[in-house]
Amino acid sequence: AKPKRQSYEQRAEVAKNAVSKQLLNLMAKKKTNLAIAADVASTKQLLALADQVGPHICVFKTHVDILDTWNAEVQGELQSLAEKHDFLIFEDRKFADIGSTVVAQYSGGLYRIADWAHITNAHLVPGPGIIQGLKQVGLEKGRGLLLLAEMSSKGHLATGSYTQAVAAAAEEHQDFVAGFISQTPSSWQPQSSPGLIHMTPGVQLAKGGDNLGQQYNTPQSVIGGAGSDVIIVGRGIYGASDPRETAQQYQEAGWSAYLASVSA
Ligand code: 6AU
Repeated sequence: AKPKRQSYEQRAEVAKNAVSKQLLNLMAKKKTNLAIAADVASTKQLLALADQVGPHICVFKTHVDILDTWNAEVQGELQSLAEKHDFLIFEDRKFADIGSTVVAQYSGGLYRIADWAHITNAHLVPGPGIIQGLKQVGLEKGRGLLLLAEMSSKGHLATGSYTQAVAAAAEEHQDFVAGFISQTPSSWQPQSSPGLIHMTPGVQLAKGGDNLGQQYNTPQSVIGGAGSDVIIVGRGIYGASDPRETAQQYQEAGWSAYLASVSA
């Protein structure tokens, strides 16, 4: 039998980052470990989707540069929906540049990501300067960063010693690093700090993939088998005929896998 895992509430108590603490408590209260990847092109659709699935999710993940419209009003509407339904906003920017460039990209430009996204993410390819740069902007605003430790796509290069280096960098910067984007954390980080959160994309109700290298695992295998904390689901939900009802199915699948893993 697998060892019993700590509950989200227990882990919230030891989390060293404001966002991971908030998220772990929110997940426990709302009984959901579901994040939606809202990769729709129309802003109107984005806001409608947030309102529909809001009650079932802990995180609403955006790719703001996919959208047809973005301005202060849209930003405000998304923030209001986050308050109404109690979810966090995660802009999936995947920063990957030197510290001084990411400072400008995170704080400025058309999107001003640090102003509205509770969470963003980054690759560690440039080295720790990318964490320091993003932290310079985000820490005082109470934001959190996820480091990409592994990817979901076929042939990705984030493996072995690269993944280990990401794990070590996260441990070292826990005031700002909230956790990871990962695939099989139980295989490389069984003793990780319990305050760090693992989020896993490439999730659908059936195993499979798309024709551009995406690979899907089930909520049960991701939360139960691979030891992750949050399932990230895009096309499986917004591509369904009834996204609200489908989100509820994923919520239930993710939550029962979590309950089984804490009581095992
Ligand atoms: O469920 P899908 O395949 O429709 O969407 C998966 C979402 C997309 C990707 O940009 C993102 O998850 N993603 C990420 C993230 C979240 O960083 C990393 C990765 O390795 N694979 C992946 O699909 O919005």
